Amino acid sequence: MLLDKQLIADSNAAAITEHQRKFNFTAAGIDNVEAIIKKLMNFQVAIPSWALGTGGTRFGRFPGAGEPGSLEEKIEDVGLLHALNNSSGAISLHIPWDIPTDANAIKALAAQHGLLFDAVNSNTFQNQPNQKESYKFGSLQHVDKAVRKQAIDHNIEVIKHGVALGSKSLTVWLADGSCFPGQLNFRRAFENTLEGLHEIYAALPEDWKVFVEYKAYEPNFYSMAVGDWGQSLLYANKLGKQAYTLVDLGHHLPNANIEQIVSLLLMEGKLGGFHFNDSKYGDDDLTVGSMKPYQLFLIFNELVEGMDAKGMDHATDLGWMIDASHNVKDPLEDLLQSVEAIMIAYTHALLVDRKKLNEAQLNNDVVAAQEVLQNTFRTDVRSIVAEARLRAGAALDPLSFFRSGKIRAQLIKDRGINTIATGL
Ligand SMILES: [Mn+2]
Repeated sequence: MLLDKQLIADSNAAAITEHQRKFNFTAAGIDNVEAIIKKLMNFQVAIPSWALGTGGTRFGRFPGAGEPGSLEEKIEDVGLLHALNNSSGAISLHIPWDIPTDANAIKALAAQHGLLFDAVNSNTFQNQPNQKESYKFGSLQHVDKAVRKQAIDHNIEVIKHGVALGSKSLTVWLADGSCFPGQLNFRRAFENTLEGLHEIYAALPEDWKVFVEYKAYEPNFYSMAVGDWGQSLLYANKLGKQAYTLVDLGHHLPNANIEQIVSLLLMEGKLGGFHFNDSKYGDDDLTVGSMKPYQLFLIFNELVEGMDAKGMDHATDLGWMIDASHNVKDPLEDLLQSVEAIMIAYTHALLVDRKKLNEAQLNNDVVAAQEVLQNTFRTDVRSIVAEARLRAGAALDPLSFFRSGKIRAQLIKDRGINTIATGL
């Protein structure tokens, strides 16, 4: 289903007076509002192919109706999101869940929706049908060379799929680790993993990046092969200049200072990608900004500050992606909420008075520094984000449009109910 842009224009026209009143009020207090709007219009967050269907827990999954059942339908869904918010212009594929049978046809379909292919993701955390070796005791870390080779070959295969689609990066997340003390020799596990990553790295095209994603625990509960940002950075530094650390917000131990991690990785030129979600307890994969919106802002504040210090392009120099799971909400509605939260946090970060903050820091004026950040966070910037969408021909209010336009009803009619297995 390709959304009729006229429907969006009609809906915007009906809400324009109210929008303009709010926007003019907010913009009056901001000097560089035009520059901010331009940045918002360029900013894109990739949608992963596995987030378009209902997720689940190990206890069960309750699929909704009208979920995409094929890669083509997943691309259509991301195209729909992008038409509504102009900020979801890329899709990130998971191999082997989404292997294109005809890469050129898939590429053409994506182009029709204005979408690019973001990082491709490999999978060595579960066994696939007809697979020779088992990943029960890990993949790249495995004590058996045959298992390691199978995992390496799979990652090289994923790179090939990515090349065919025009992707420029590979994300490696390893479930490897151990569940009990004594199970692994940590050093041997590290060395095996590094050796495997070296072979994968060697297969990267020159203009590609590899992202090493870390996670504190789960599915292994005693140790993880890449358990934190220090271990990820260790691998990335040993691999070379095309290797980077990837930060997934939900992959930290409780109360970790993620904004500081982000700042230091940027300082080292080793932050490559970012997975957005939110959590209350662990890797909950909840809607971005639903639990800790202030933390999201503080992270974005460091992202913008750190990228500007390095002269990086916010829109293109990091891989931005949502990595969430939707167990009780309509996945598309949830994704619209997540992208909105990201755009608001980004806008807030762009609004921070850096000169004032720097002065406060140099004067040890703790109160003034806090005031700078909190004044910004308490500014309602939703009309600025809406204005950026309006100018791009997207919807003033994507979520209302999605709901009032009965889009899900149309998708259900088109696709029927299916129960594809999805979700991390
Ligand atoms: Mn992730």
